[in-house]
Amino acid sequence: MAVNKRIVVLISGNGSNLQAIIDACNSQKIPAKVVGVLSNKADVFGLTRAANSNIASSVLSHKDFTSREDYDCELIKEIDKFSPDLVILAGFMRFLTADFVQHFKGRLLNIHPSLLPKYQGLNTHQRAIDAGDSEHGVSVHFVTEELDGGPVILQAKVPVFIEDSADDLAARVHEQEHRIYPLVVKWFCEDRLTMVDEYAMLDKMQLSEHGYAND
Ligand code: NHR
Ligand code: GAR
Repeated sequence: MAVNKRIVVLISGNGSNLQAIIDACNSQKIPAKVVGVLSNKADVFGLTRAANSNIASSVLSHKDFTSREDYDCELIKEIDKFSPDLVILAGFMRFLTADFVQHFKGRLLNIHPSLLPKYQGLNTHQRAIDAGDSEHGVSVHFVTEELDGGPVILQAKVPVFIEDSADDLAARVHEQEHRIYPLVVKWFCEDRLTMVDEYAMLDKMQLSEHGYAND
């Protein structure tokens, strides 16, 4: 019987993706347990979600550090206290230094609200609307030194409607996020998903630029 994997989740806000992962673990859909939640912001609902599930959490504010390197060094120590098998970014809003990425490389995931490599960075929904895109979506990828540039594992697409506001589109994307993030985390926790060099491998099959089943 495989031992359940230990997951640490980094957040900066609401934590709906954190909740989706917690729920999937609690219902045994994922052979893992969220053992820790870390936020760079205090008073965010994601911390309440952790408390409601009796998961240890702490706040590490980047404002208390003079450099990204110092912050990331402390963040690594805090995360390693939980001995994680997997660290996932779920709405975590701080760019991570190369040292941090190297320390967790291959066991560090992110969910980004766009069809990467389109719209790396912030404000992705408004950018898709402003560009007149007919479709938008979300990508789960391994985190590398390049911001939103790591190998894509899985994407989900949603339509963009003429009258959509950024909030309308964000809500449609969120629905897909809560489906695909737990699925990718499950693949990792079942030892089916790895990162080899700069590629994502699922069941020893190298995934294409847009991830699984998206050739
Ligand atoms: N770090 C690395 N090295 N690589 C990635 O792919 C990362 C990362 C850290 C976070 C999430 C990413 C997203 O999915 C993520 C991916 C923050 C910013 C940003 O500009 C951009 C992208 C993402 C997260 N942050 C500003 C900063 O100075 C602060 C913005 C804010 O506080 O609102 O870090 O979108
Ligand atoms: C999600 O839409 C996620 O894709 C996005 O922030 C939201 C977090 O929601 N992530 C980023 O923008 C990362 N920079 P949540 O806090 O409810 O999970």
